[in-house]
Amino acid sequence: MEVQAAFLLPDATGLTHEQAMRAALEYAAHGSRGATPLVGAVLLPPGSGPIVGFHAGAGTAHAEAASLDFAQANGVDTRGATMVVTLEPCSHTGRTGPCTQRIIDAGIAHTVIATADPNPAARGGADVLRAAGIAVTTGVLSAEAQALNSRWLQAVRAGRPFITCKIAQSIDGCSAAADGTSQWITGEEARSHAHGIRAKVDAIAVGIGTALADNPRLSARPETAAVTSQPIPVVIGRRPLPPESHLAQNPRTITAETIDEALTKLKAAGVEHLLVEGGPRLVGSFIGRGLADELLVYQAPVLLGDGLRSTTGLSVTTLLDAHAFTLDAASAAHPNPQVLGADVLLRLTPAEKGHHVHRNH
Ligand code: AOF
Ligand code: ZN
Repeated sequence: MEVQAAFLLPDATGLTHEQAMRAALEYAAHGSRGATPLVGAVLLPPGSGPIVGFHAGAGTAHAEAASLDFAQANGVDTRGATMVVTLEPCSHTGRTGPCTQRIIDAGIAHTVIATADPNPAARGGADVLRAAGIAVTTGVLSAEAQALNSRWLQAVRAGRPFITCKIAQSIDGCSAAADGTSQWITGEEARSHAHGIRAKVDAIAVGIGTALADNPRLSARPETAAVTSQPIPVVIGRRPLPPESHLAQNPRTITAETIDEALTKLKAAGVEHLLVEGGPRLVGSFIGRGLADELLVYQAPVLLGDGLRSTTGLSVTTLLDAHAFTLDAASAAHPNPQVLGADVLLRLTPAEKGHHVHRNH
């Protein structure tokens, strides 16, 4: 469902900065995770009600810009207003222009920020605003704002892409039947949803085993689309690709023997969002190493008995070793779990350390 990325906050006049920040955090979760963080902004114009904006996902307007666009489209005077935002406004031109310049041009008097942006390309916005004579307050609900994007922040600090792992499986945790057949475990809607995820990432990785077995192209858009708008294919493993395979024929394919080597090469290629599609061993390795920032599970209502497990190689011998995840925030645009035809999608994020599965007290 399409949602408007900015609107007048109903029944909300005289908000404190903290209340406005809570609203900004709440609406930030309406965005979609990936190359960019979830960000919300609440504009408090002197002469009208609060206007909330959020960043819907990579390539769309930033939260501050969304709220200012709405104000300007509706004739709201932004001069002297306060901008309350969950992340330090960016100072760079990326997919969109610098939010600092939008804030300065709008005549904002005061900017209230929850947490700093560590991204080397975008950071430093607070100083830019101060230098322009705008009052800047930082640290309002910073713990909450950091928790909202804890995995994106970790990825940026580690200098690696944000990593989404995808699993399509039966209810008994298999991604293929015992004979290896796996084509249509999930239905049409789940498959087209998964294709939409492919279309928004910068790169798609598979293990060499999957590359050898399936000879995939790992493309996301029609073959007629510009080559550079396709995600970069990535193959990880120690065996070579056959020269006649689709991936070997693609000059953009990145190959690496190990996950670490792949992440280094991807960062150098400017990849900010990586999708790991399989097979079970590669997905298990990413999860086992704590590198799955987001886990998408497409769960089909079938049982495959002694089929092939959807992840392998995780050394879990006792419940305390379990890799625990929690359901990511839901919103009108992104219900979670989400029913897709006969299947169900779970959007998961790793549970914080110490938050474990203790079901039997
Ligand atoms: C903001 N407001 O709503 C977001 C910010 O490629 P771009 O132009 O979308 O820039 C992405 C970077 O900008 C992202 O990595 C992060 O550092 C920052 N995100 N900044 O002022 C927003 N989403
Ligand atoms: Zn920005």
